[in-house]
Amino acid sequence: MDSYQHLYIDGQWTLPIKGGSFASTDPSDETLLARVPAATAEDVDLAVRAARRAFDEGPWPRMSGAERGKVLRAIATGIRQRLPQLAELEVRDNGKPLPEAEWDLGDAAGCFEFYAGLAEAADAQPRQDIALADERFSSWVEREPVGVVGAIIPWNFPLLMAAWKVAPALAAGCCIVLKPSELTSLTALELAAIVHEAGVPAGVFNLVTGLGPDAGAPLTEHPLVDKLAFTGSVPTGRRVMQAASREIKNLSLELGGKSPFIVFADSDVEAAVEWIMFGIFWNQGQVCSATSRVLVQRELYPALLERLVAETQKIRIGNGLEEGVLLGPLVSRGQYDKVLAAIDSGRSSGARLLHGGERPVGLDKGYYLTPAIFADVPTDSDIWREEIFGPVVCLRAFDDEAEALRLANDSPFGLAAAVMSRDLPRAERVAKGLRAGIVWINCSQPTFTEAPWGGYKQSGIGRELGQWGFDSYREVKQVTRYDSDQPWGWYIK
Ligand code: TXE
Repeated sequence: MDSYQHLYIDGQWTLPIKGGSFASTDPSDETLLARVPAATAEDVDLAVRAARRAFDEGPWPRMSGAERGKVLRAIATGIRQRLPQLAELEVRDNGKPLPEAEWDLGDAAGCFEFYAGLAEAADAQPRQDIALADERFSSWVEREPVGVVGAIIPWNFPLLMAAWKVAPALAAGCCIVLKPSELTSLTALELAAIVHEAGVPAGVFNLVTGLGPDAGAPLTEHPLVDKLAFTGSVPTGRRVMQAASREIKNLSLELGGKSPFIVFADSDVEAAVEWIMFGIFWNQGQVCSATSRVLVQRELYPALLERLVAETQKIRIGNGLEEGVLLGPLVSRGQYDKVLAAIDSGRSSGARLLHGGERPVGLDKGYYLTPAIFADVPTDSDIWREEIFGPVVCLRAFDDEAEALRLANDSPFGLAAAVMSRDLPRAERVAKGLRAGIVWINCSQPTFTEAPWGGYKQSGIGRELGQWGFDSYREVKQVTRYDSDQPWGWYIK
């Protein structure tokens, strides 16, 4: 068992004031993996005050982008140097297959490098002139860091979700308090060590590990926090939004999804099946953009179902550290029970369970599940409408484009969607009609640091990644100068 005892506050490793800790479990065998320090409101207060001081008085927001970029690149190097150890730790904490953990960590390092580049580029564009119709004035826009950021992240991509928030926030000149999920805190603790070694000044980055109500809620309620950046469930997102409303904090939310994938009959069935399987089974289906609702044009539906079942049967399930494993355990007992309950409700919904939904033979310990395929899923069933966040795919047939779009858009969520067809004008027309923040054509899931990420409707507010993610940590300041010698003329005529 590993033991982590310290939070990282104001550039120092600090024991939690109340001395508490909590357990982190290895989902592959349900054994104790590590004890993790439990921050409470008192620690969160120290962390936020440190970030506030660093922002108001410290060098970080006043440095050039090039100087900040250099530090961000050192963080990326630190991640790359420790990648094998970090990837193994991520697998032991989260359960995902090792190659996927390696992707995540490479992407996390890439995210720090990308935002280092944007910080450096921002030096060349310190202000943007505005052409006013009234020529007596000059006007321009300056971008400034939002201030102190409270970032709360989930457990499905532990270090990558940290990078998505920490990298753009630091690049913009913000100071941050990060609270990882209590289910997967370990790589965030390692990140704090990397940040420290990279030379981030004290107070600029702070890490408080802890439970949602004990450490997350006080962070959202703290009056000295300027912005909340949250990724997680809709109910918790609602609480975060409520807390933000008291001081009208700047807010970005990345919540769940129930992402549709429309497959037209002219698609290659093999390619369609591979994207569906990747879309819903990678990371055990614990992905906000997972391809959880698949709409297949009726002519292709029987052949696609047959092939999907045949290919799914071949998936190797097991400990994510074993070679060739494609599906590891779900992250926790709570998530396992939630997914099993959803499968039970699917069984009684009128849908046909074609495959899976059970504990695999021979894997008696750990949160393992055979991937589940439901066909003919009623559109008013819970499994069609609610996020399951597990390896459970729901399919149904459609007849024409209009019906496909109507069914796809009939959801309270709007994070991602996908469409597959050889007829590219049709695919692009459908992409336009889909009410989602991310639309994939002839693929599903590939995610790029350069491109915007975020949802419509109840999937969230704001965009992460790319220039959009950078700007979400920057205020827009209008500066307008009166250049005329003439009196303004309100009372001096
Ligand atoms: O989420 P929570 P959970 C969805 C998915 C999953 C469900 C539940 O459907 O099955 O949410 O997962 C912190 N104030 N997603 O329970 O509670 C918590 O400590 C402030 C989709 O893990 O939203 C953790 O750090 N913070 C999602 C973070 O919120 C609080 C990814 C997320 O936990 C808090 C994860 C509070 N009162 C789950 N309570 C996605 N969009 O990718 C908890 N937290």
